[in-house]
Amino acid sequence: MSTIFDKIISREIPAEIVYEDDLSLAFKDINPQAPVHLLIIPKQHIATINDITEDNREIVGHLYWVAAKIAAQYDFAKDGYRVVMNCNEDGGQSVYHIHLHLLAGITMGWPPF
Ligand code: IU
Repeated sequence: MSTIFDKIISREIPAEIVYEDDLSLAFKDINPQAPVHLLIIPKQHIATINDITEDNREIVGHLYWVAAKIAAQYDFAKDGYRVVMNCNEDGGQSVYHIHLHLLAGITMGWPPF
């Protein structure tokens, strides 16, 4: 099932893209919850964490690798940052195409609810 993120990947909808490679795309969240709020998504459609399989599981590691790669390039992450992936309604997921939130630029609390 297609989502708005597929339209961002295909450039049908604009986004502030900060990183792209063959497997993934990273762009600024339109409704930032921290001074820096990026989304890192696979180009392959995977709806939720529950749809990660033996065949596509490597993409998730790739997304974390991209998060670290982006963080290493920017001053905003020097004191730390948070990477989170929400799953389904109770997990706070609203777009059903897996994505890592990369949040930075503020001291965060825990728990996150
Ligand atoms: P969630 O984990 O599925 O709730 O996160 C979806 C995020 O996608 C949320 O932070 C939105 O602000 C963000 N987003 C976006 O950046 N651009 C869009 O066109 C839409 C949602 I729709």
